[in-house]
This record gives sequence, C-alpha cells and structure tokens, in this order.
Amino acid sequence: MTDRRPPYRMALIGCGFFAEKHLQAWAHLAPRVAIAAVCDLDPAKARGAAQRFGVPRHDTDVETMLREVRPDFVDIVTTAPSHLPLVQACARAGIPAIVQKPLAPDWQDACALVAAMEAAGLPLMVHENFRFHSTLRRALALVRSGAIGRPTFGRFSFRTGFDIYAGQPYLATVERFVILDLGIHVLDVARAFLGEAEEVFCRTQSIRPGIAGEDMATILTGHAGGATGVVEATYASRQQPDPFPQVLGIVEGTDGAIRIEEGYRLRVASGGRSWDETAAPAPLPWGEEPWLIVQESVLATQTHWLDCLDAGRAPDTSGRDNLRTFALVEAAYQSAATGVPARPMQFG
Ligand code: NAD
Ligand code: 89V
Repeated sequence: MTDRRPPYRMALIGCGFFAEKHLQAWAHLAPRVAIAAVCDLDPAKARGAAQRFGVPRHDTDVETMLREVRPDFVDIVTTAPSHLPLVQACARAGIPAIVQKPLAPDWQDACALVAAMEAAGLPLMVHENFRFHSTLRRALALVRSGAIGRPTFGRFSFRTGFDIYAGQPYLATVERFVILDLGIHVLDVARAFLGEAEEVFCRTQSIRPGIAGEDMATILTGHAGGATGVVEATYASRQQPDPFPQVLGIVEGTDGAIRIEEGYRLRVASGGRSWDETAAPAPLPWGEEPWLIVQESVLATQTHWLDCLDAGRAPDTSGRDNLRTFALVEAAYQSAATGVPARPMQFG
C-alpha cells in the first residue's frame, strides 16, 4: 500500500480545539513518529502549536507545507467543510491522510473525498475514535470472541449536558448538528458491535434555545444479521452525575450480554456465568479528566494507523468503511425529515 517506513514524519493541519489532543498523542508516540510540521490558516494558532510541542516548522498554507515538507502522512483536524479540498491536495501530492470525523458536511463530498484517495491509491483513515474507547475495545473483544453468542440487540447511549459549546462554539451554528457531530460516533459503535445496518428510523429534537440544528437524536437501526440497535445522542441531557464522555448501554446476544456502565465498568453474562470488569483508560502523563477516555482513544486510533502503515493494510476505520457509517447519518436525517424508516445509500 505504501513504501513509507518508520520512523514516520507527520504533518498536522488545523491547530484548533481538538488538535491539542492529537498533538499530545503524536508527541507520546515519538520516536515511532515525529511531528515534522503544523499548519493553520491562523498564524498565531500554527505558531502556538509548534511552540507547545517543539515542532520545527509551522505554516499557514497547506500546499506549500506539503510541497516543502513532504511528510509521510498528514493528520487533518479541521472542521468538515475543509476536508474535501484538503484531502484532494493530499491526493495530488501523493500523501496518505487521516481525517477527522465527520468526513464531510454531506454524502456527496464524503464520497468524492474517498474516491480521490482511492484513485490515487493512497491510504486514508477516518479518525473515528469512539470504537477505540477502552470500555468499547474490551466489550468488542468479548463479543468478537463469541462470549455472548450472536448479537441480537444493542443500545448505545451518549447523553450529556457537558458544555461542548465552550470549546467548539461553531457547533451552535450548524444546521445538521448532533447526528453529524456526535450520532456519527455512536452509529459507528453500533456498526462495530452489530454489523451493517439496512434500515434506520430516527426522531430528532431541538432542546437548547438559540442553536441552529437538532441537539437530540434517537435512532433505531435494523442490522443485516437480524440485530436491532438503539442509538442515542444528545448534548441536551440534564442528568447528574453526567457520564461525559462515556458511551453507555448494553449488548445482548444469544448466549449472554454485556452492560456498559459508568465508571468504565462492564457487567458480563456469558454462557451461564457472570462477572464484572473495569476497562478504564490507561493513565497518561498528559491525560486530564473528564477527557481521559477520549485522549486514550485518540492515542489508540493513531497507534492503529501506524500499525496499519507498518503492515501495509487498510485501517478498520478506512474512508470506505466510514462511508457506511456516514450513510447511516444520511438515512437518519432522511427518516427524521420524512417520519418513516430510510435505507442507507451505497458507495461505488
Ligand atoms: P476548530 O475550529 O477549533 O479548529 C479547526 C482549525 O482548523 C482552526 O484553527 C482553523 O483555523 C483551521 N483550519 C480550517 N481550515 C484550514 C485550512 N484549509 N488550512 C489550515 N487550517 C485550517 O475545530 P475543532 O473543534 O478542533 O474540530 C476539528 C475537527 O475535529 C472537526 O471535524 C470535529 O468534528 C472533530 N472533533 C472530533 C472529536 C472526536 O472525539 N473525534 C472531538 C472534537 C472535535
Ligand atoms: O465532538 C466530538 O466528536 C465528540 C465530543 C464528545 C467531544 O463532543 O467527541
């Protein structure tokens, strides 16, 4: 897939709110990877990130950076509207890319983005980190080992009132909001546990005054293997204590069940036995609550990318894979608008 070899030289594009967590994790992964350059349209942000992480070069123009730095891969941490042109620039320059979720603002751009990298024969991973949360990694390993038999049902719930607008004020202005920003993560988790979904039913609500889009979504998914999923995503919950940023829920199968509870706890029933486990994120010197499970999942996602580059194989959350999650997002919006179930679109 690529003739690049470690240690890898990485360049990061977009030095905003979430890039800090990417840079912390990349710095942690040295010397397997080196941060060769950072880039932001805002020179102060690019300079600040370079200073904080000891990066030798910072830029405001992506094309210049790609041409002069020639990194082994780029990590795109800008918001969705810029993803397609930035990935197209990587494709033209022959450089593999990681791109943050959501891949694009809509299905058409998301498909064009994946097509550009496939036409260039370049690796592309979507930074979809939720399935790399420590609790979900462990629960997935149990399910894939056959511990609960064939999955029949899953409820995956991310309900919070954490003030995400403080760090990401632009979220208050987007018209397609919580499904595209947060539901996309939880739908991806449902796919990871239950397989591909063929049918989606969705209701949305707009609870917080003054925002442009929906901030509560409840989604029912019907999966090819027969399982049913319930996906919940909201930033308008008022529960206390607030479980942010954990995904909670249950996966049931023909021979057991796993409850995913607060405090990183799993309650497992398997083949007539039952036990409790704690699947907490590994402590990190730069980790901070309540973000630790997110920070550790960012590190796990980036490690997965490096492992895939080493092995020359496609990442689990490749662009093509992530389009199946993106299709569920589109189907959820379609269902919410029409009031009837929708079928996900296919790519290619
Ligand atoms: P942000 O607005 O804080 O930062 C984006 C930065 O990109 C800005 O500094 C902006 O100047 C820069 N930028 C935009 N276009 C550029 C271009 N063409 N060239 C160079 N720089 C450019 O946004 P954010 O909140 O950090 O979100 C970034 C992405 O991360 C979004 O896609 C968001 O959905 C995602 N995100 C993911 C998670 C997660 O858990 N996976 C969490 C938060 C945010
Ligand atoms: O924005 C996101 O992708 C989510 C968060 C929990 C931070 O809102 O990860």
